[in-house]
Amino acid sequence: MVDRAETPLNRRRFLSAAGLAGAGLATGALPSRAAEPDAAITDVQDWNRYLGEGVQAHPYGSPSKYEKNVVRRDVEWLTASRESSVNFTPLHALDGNVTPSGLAFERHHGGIADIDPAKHRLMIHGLVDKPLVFTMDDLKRFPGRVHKLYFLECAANSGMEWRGAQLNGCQFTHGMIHNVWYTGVSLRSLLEQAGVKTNAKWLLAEGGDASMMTRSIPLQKALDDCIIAWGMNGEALRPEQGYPVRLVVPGWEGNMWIKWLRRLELGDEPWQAREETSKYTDLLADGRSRRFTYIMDAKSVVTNPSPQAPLLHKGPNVLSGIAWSGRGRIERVDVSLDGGRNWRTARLEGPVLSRSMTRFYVDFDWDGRELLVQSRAMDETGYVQPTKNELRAVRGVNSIYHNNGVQTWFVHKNGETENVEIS
Ligand SMILES: Nc1nc2c(c(=O)[nH]1)N[C@H]1C(S)=C(S)[C@@H](COP(=O)(O)O)O[C@H]1N2
Ligand SMILES: [Mo]
Repeated sequence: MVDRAETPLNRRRFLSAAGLAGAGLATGALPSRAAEPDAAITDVQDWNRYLGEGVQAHPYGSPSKYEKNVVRRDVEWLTASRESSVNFTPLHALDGNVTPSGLAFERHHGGIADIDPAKHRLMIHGLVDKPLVFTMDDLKRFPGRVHKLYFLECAANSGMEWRGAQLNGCQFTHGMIHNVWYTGVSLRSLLEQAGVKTNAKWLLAEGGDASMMTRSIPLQKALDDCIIAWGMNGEALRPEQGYPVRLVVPGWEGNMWIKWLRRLELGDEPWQAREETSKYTDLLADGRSRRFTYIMDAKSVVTNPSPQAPLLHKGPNVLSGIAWSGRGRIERVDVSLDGGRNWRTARLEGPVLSRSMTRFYVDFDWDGRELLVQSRAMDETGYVQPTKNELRAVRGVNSIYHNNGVQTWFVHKNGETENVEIS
C-alpha cells in the first residue's frame, strides 16, 4: 500500500478541464504476466522453511505488520488539543462498505471517557409518565433487539475545503466518516416504556464524558429510527466510539450521535445547546446562520486513485470509491475522468442499504494521460450531489459544515495524484 501523505499539505490549486481527453473503458490485455524464472517462486522463502507462531500468540488479533501504514491519522495544526480533536479513517486503504472498528475515525471534545459498564446508567426523564433508569444489563435484556449498518459522517467532513483544495488525501478530505454495524434497542421501545407525554416534542441526549455533550433531537426522529447501541461490528463498542453505549441517529450529522450516553430528557422545545448554536450551524454568504441542518445529503468520493493511492501502472486499473446519503439508498454513481465533460455510470457492489455507505467500481484502461477524476452520487429521492461551485452559490465560503460538493483528483502523467479544483 503506497502511503505518501504522512503529512497533508496546504494547497490552493485550480485547474481547467480543457485539453484532457477521456481515458478508455477497459478493453486491453488483463494484468497478468508470462511465466518466467522468478526468485519469488524458485527460491525457498523463510515462511516456507520455518514454523509460524502457534495459536494464542495473539488472543486478540491485529493486522499484518506489512499493513502498518493503514492507520487513522490526525492533522496536527487543525485542533489545539488532542482531547478535543479528530482523526481520520484511511479511506484510500479500505474496500467494501464496512469500516474496521480499529480504523473508524474518532471525534471527541473531552477525551475518551473510561466508563465501567457496571457503574453506567441511562436515565430517561422530563415529559414522561414514568422516569426510568437502565443498567447495561437491563438494556441488553430489552426485547426487540436491532442490528443495522449505518454511516456516521461528521458535519465538518470536507469542511476545510470550502475555499479551495486544501488537504492532500481522501483520508483527510473525506475521512470523518465510518460505516459500521450497530447492535442495540430502538429508542422508541425505551420511550414507550417510559410513556411520552403528549406535549413532548424534543429530546435532549447527554454524554457521560468530560465534555458532557448535549444535543436536542426532534421527538419524531427519536421515535422513527434512532438506536441505543452497545454493539459495533459484532462486538462491544470501542471506547473511542462511546463504550458502553451511544445514540445512533441514522442519516443525520455525526454530532447528534451522543457517545457515552447517560441521559435522555423529554421537553417541548430545543435546548439551544452549544453544539447546536455556536457550533454545527451553517454560516451563509450574507452573514446569517442556518441552524438545525440535520440530514447529511448525498455525497461520494473516489478513494482509488487518490493522493495517498496514486496510479502505479498503465493499462487496466480499478477505480473505486464510496457514496452515501442521509435520505436513503444510493441510486446511482457517475464517474468522470476528464473533469466532468464525460460521465460513465459506476457499478455498485455489495449491499446497497438506506443511509449506509455504498461501494462503487469502474474498470478502466489508463494510457498515461493526465486525468481529472470525479464522482457524483444520486440517491433514491433523485437528489444529485452538487459541484462545489453550485454549493458556494447558495452557501458562500464562510461555512464549515455540510460540504458535500464533488471532489476532483488530478492524476499526473507519472500517476501521482493531487487534490485540485476545476475553475
Ligand atoms: N459524548 C460525546 N458524544 C459525541 C461527541 C463528543 O465529543 N462527546 N462528539 C460528536 C461528534 S462531533 C461526532 S462527529 C461523533 C463522532 O463519532 P465517532 O467518534 O464514533 O467517529 O460523535 C459525536 N458524539
Ligand atoms: Mo462532528
